[in-house]
Amino acid sequence: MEHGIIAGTGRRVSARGKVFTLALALVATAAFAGPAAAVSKSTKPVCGNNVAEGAEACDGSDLRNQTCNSLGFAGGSLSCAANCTYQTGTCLSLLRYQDNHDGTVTDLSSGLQWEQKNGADGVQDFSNPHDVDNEYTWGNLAGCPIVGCPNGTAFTDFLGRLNYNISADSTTTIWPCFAGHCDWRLPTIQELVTIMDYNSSTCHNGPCIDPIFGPSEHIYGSSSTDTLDPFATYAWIIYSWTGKTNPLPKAAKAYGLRAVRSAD
Ligand SMILES: [Ca+2]
Ligand SMILES: [Ca+2]
Repeated sequence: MEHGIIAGTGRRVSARGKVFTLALALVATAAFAGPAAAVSKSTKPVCGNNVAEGAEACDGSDLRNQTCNSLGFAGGSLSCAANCTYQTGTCLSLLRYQDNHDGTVTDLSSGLQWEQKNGADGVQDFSNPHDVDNEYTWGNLAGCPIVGCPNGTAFTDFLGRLNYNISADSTTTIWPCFAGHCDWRLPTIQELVTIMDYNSSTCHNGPCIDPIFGPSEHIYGSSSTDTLDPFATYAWIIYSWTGKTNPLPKAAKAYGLRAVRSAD
């Protein structure tokens, strides 16, 4: 029994010894931690050495592979400020398309003001030039004095209604013009391409343009004539569900139209 107590005491002594040894080890570790911390201090990031390090968003030309677009802007040129943060002042507005709530959308990246469409019911309504189902001819029709001339309903009816706001029975001119502007025109094929988003999730299964534009026709005509001889009787069109361009005969009644003007 006594032997047992001694044995027990011996274990307690032994335990204290282990605690003491552990304490010594901790002190030793702490003593060596000092020089280690001093070494890491000397490698602190330096803003201005053209290398983005640590918490620096960027440094000089090192933008960490970011661009205005990758930061969520509509485009533009990203740079790094002197304090190693992104300089986004030259990036284009986060809001690319602005709904003007007057039947038009402004593309802030191109400065173009576009017509919104409506009336998607599969029925053409020429009293409403914004009806997405309407198709117009471009030109080169009977009476055209020059091959390929723009004498189709795209110009005589569609643009006529937008720029002179003709009444439904075509007997009265109503002012002001559409959305307060009288300089609506057909877009060039290059301008149409700018509103095609080839990375859109709806592209190919639907139109490649932003839903803010309203419903979309499959084919949009442009103001651009195919200038390659002998195709003056062809105008460039774009398939809005693929974004592909193609020349089509101007006299074909297959053109949806979306008017545009240069925003003020
Ligand atoms: Ca740096
Ligand atoms: Ca319709």
